Amino acid sequence: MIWNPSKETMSREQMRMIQSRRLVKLVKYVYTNVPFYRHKMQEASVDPGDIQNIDDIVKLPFTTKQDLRDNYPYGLQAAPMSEIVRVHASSGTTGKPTIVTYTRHDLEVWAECLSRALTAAGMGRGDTFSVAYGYGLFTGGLGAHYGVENIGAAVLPASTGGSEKHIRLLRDLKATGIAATPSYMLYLSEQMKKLGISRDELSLRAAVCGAEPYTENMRQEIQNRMGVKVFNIYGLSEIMGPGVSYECDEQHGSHISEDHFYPEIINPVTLERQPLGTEGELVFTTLTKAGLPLIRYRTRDISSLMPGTCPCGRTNVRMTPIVGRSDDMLVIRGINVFPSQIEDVILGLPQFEPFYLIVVNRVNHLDTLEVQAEVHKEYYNPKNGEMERLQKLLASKIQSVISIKADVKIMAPGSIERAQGKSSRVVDNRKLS
Ligand code: DLL
Repeated sequence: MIWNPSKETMSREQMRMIQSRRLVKLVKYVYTNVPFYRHKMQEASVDPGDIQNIDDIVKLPFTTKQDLRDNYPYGLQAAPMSEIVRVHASSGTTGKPTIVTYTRHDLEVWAECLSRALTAAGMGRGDTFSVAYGYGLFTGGLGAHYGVENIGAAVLPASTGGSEKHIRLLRDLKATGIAATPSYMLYLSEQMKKLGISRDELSLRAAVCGAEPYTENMRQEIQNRMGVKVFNIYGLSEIMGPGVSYECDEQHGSHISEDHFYPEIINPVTLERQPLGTEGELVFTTLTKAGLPLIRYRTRDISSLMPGTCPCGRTNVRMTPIVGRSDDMLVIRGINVFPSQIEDVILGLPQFEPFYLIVVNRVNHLDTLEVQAEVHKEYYNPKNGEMERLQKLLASKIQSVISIKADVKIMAPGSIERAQGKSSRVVDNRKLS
């Protein structure tokens, strides 16, 4: 089933026309309403009149997460506050989150994009669908929620946590679909084992999984454990949230809703645009957003756009699964963590030296975060219980900043390796293969 055949199966020529028309309108809109864009275009000597069709997009400057931070909280917003009906926020490096705002129309487009994704996963009226992404400032929960309602399925707003009750409800309500991070799916499967509930007691057909990278092996693992078909869903708060792209029954690349989000792949070093099939950094332009439109937004996610047509009949271009990020942001259990956030906490406590190591592992399919922090020699005394106190103090401060529990290890003075040149303070042992 295809949710919106006129938008998901149009000819490439038609798509180009729509994208061109929308880009021309968007550029005028931001030029008029957002001083940031006006100045940037003036600096680059580009006038809205220079943008005649979608190919002209290469004349426009890129936008980055730093631009959003520099203009915190609402500097890049194009619509007046009286038109904004929803605000989400995602974590940032400096303690300042990235604020994203939506007009009523933006929310309608979001629900439309989720409807495409959920329909592609085989969901529709009569289905009971559990949303196990976090509800709150994170876009996962509410983003998926309104998509489920829009396709006429019954939404179970489970959110994360309370997994025992959740599993029993999945079983008792005969839920046919679920949306969760891949890690959470594996966690649920382990909890099911503990509860003695087998996959055959569940009625799940589709799991819509995203918010963090995962491999084909991980997909197979979830499918086997839960007896469910796993569909990748991709997105980021700045562009909208989940649903920027989604997999169909073929499970071979994610279709981008490119009538709303125009994709490009660039070389992150030279910033040159790359041809179809070449791996590079994914860049999106929001063609229809009114609240927070973004022009050539650098996602830092590494992917490629796939040439060729999909047997499912959809003509929207597909992207390959994200292989990693071109910056230092870690995605741990679906939550964005910047090493600099942890550094800030450590450096804010006089008891610690500015030497630390962040170790990320995947244990039983769940991400774990270890922070090794070196104590200043004045404070170091392994005997008087002071180290335990420091360990607790640092752990609670880190958790309050990044919302994730870290296993803090207090290290003796001088024990962490000093770098000769650039230091590498992050060891990510997660093997995505
Ligand atoms: O994670 C939105 C989302 C929620 C997507 C639920 C899918 C499902 P942010 O918190 O802003 O938004 O994080 C965005 O997460 O730039 C990627 O690095 C990563 N990411 C999201 N989906 C995928 C995916 C949400 N399917 C960042 N595969 C993005 C790999 C993903 N990475």
